[in-house]
Amino acid sequence: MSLIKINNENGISEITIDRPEALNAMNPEVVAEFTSVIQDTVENKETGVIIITGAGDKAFIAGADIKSMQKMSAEEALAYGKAGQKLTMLIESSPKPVIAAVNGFALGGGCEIAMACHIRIASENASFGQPEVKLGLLPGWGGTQRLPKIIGVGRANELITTGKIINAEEALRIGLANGVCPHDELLSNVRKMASTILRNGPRAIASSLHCIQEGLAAPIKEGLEIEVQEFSKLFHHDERMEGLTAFIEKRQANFRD
Ligand code: DAK
Repeated sequence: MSLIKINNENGISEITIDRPEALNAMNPEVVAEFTSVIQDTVENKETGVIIITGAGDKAFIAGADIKSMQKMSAEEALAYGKAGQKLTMLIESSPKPVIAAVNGFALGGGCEIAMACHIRIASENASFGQPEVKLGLLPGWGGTQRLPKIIGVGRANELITTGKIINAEEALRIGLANGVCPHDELLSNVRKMASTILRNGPRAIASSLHCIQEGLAAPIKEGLEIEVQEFSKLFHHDERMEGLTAFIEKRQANFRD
């Protein structure tokens, strides 16, 4: 039985983790299927924006699967950790923007999946946290690396060492969520954002994401060099001519036909 649902419509691919009876907790089967769906979606020429959400009303993803981890040897845990890290890297390095529609619990590995997404929009009933230390674990799918970059070192230290869970408003306040909206408006709001993105140049979007990502790990001079090179590469493509000409002709640019 499939644990991931995918719906492709009008350039938007919506991926839903579909294991609501376990609050969409990610066991090794979910991680494997999710990885293959993300790979296919990134390569799908029809897809311009990817949305990730969780099935049901309660959870985005309640974490890595605690019941599976209880039975794991250290070797199996290493493979599970690496599989989760590969998945988060695939999401983060996608040239197509990935938006997390956080519709409930985003805990542990669920918060780590959300953090690998380029944008996080939360519903009012969402909550975020890295409670791994309560289980004698650490955030093993990139949480110790991405959380400080997103919310700052002090706040990340606090969230990870206390394991406390914060609500959507607090996540917004500290920059973990980009926006918060009523629960029943979450998907329509996220789809609207996806449609806004789809009106812009796909190469320019991909290059921008690449510069941001590479620049985060580079000294400023290297980051600026990456940016200027990517900027000039855009002049090899018709896309920038369409964008510049559309402005001069006072019309909406049409990048995707
Ligand atoms: N794993 C497995 N099952 C889970 C789960 C999870 N993370 N979260 C919830 N469930 C299951 C519950 O066991 C329950 O199943 P049944 O007992 O009905 O069979 C069902 O979902 C409904 O949950 P509750 O009955 O508990 O629902 P409540 O509304 O009362 O509570 C809750 C919701 C989210 C507060 C609670 O379920 C909860 O605290 N869940 C655990 C949240 C959590 O601690 N998440 C972090 C997991 S640890 C690594 C790789 C990865 C990681 C670490 C290292 N390496 C190998 C390097 C990552 C670790 C994690 O993500």
